[in-house]
Amino acid sequence: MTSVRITRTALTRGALAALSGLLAGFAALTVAELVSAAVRPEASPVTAVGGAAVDRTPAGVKDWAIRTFGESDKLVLQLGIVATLALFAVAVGLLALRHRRTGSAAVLAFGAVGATAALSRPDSTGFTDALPSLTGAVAGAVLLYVLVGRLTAPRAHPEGEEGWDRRGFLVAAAAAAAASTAAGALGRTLNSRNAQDAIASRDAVRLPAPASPAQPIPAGAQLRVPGLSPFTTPNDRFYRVDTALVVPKVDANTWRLRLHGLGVRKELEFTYRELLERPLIEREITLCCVSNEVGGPYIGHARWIGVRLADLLKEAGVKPPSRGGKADQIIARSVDGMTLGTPVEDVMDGRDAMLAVGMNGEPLPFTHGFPVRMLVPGLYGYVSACKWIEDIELTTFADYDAYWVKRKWARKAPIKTQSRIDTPKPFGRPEAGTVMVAGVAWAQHRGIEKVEIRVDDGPWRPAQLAEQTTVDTWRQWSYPWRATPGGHTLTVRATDGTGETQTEQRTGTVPDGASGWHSVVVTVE
Ligand SMILES: Nc1nc2c(c(=O)[nH]1)N[C@H]1C(S)=C(S)[C@@H](COP(=O)(O)O)O[C@H]1N2
Ligand SMILES: [Mo]
Repeated sequence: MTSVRITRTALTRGALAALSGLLAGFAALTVAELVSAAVRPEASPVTAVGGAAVDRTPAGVKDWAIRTFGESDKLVLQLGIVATLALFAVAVGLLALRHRRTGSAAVLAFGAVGATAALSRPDSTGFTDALPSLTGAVAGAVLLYVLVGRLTAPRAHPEGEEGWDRRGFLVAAAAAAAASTAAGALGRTLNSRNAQDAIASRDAVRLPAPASPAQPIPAGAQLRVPGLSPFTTPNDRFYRVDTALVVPKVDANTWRLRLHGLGVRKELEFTYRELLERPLIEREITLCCVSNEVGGPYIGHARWIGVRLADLLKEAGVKPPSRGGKADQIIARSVDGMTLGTPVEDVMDGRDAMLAVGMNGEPLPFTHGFPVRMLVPGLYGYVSACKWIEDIELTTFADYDAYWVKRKWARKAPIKTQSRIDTPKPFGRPEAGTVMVAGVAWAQHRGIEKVEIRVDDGPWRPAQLAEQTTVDTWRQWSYPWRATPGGHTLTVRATDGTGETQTEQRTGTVPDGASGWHSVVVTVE
């Protein structure tokens, strides 16, 4: 009998020690959340550790995460961190039951990891970024010490009939859970209040009419084929790729952009209002990610409004390398510390590179870079499209490697000629007869001259091209296919405005974008 009782008591105490660990972890995270409201939301431990993990992710793994989890990759990462923390919290609770001080020391060690991660982020603003993790860890360590103390209280205690202070434990645990929940809720509220100025500043924006409007999109640019992606991608369906675990909410009223560096004769600084007062250009530009695989979804088209970047550079006295300029690279820096490197030559060669403020008729959405982002037609996003931009520095490719370049991606990355079949879908089962095959092709800043379709191993046949107004947009195409019953493979390839046909050579996305032909296998009924 006695041994059974002891075993059951031991089990209960073990479970309660594990619970103590979880409560200590919860307290640490919620206190950290509260303190981060005073520092920066990005400095809270899960975000900091997640961000540091993203920074250290090799190009291949990043690509795999995007492929596997799509735009939920950040959520998956954060859930993974929380699950890992929960496991460790249970282990630390059990450890504390045997070695009370060591358990608390382990919690402090976790705090140190969080603090180090926060300080290592490129957007770290100094020691204060370590505070959320450190204060959270102290709260967690003290709580664990107190709770486990109840579990190991001497037998002499009146309520401690099983050798521990049951009532003391339950009271302390309930109080800790309640206080942590309150701290977490308060932290959340304060953090979202910080964002409210930014939201109000965006709501107040009225975009001026552009001095140079875009050419209207001709009706013939949009084919009426079911299943074909629309020519203009609505903002809420536009793909999103960035490293931000918390979307930066920048207040347009306090935002400043600085332009400086090598070969700058006159440094410039702008407020958002000053930027809007300049002559604005409006352009149709298709943006695409270097991580887009053949046939992939990371491409979208929008009508953008902004200030011509070349004009600002000229005003600052910058010359392109071809005219004797010293700087050949622009480093764009965002409020979250991201750096993107763009060739000065491309920005100043007459193309419509811009600092964009508007997207499809509204101020930039926060997820797409409000208040201001960069865009350079013809270049992949990671070498041109800096969101939440706040600094433009002129330098050289020899002197500075931007964020992705340090992670094995190419220094320069013009967009490769690509084409995609949107309909029929892979493994679709169209009926025999005329089947409309349709999709998009792109070679930004060179334009699309020809798209061809091949059925099985047959000859290449020209598709019909939709109208094209500028070389900076994708182009729709369609091909009426007389489909015969059975399995078939449809393949597409495009030829750009320079007469170059898209290569069949399959390469992965690293280091400078995927190549190869897109195929779709269908069964005709
Ligand atoms: N600040 C910041 N800007 C960024 C990035 C980022 O991670 N941080 N990602 C770049 C990449 S890789 C791409 S493809 C485009 C995507 O822009 P979108 O999310 O508006 O589609 O933004 C670019 N600008
Ligand atoms: Mo990208």
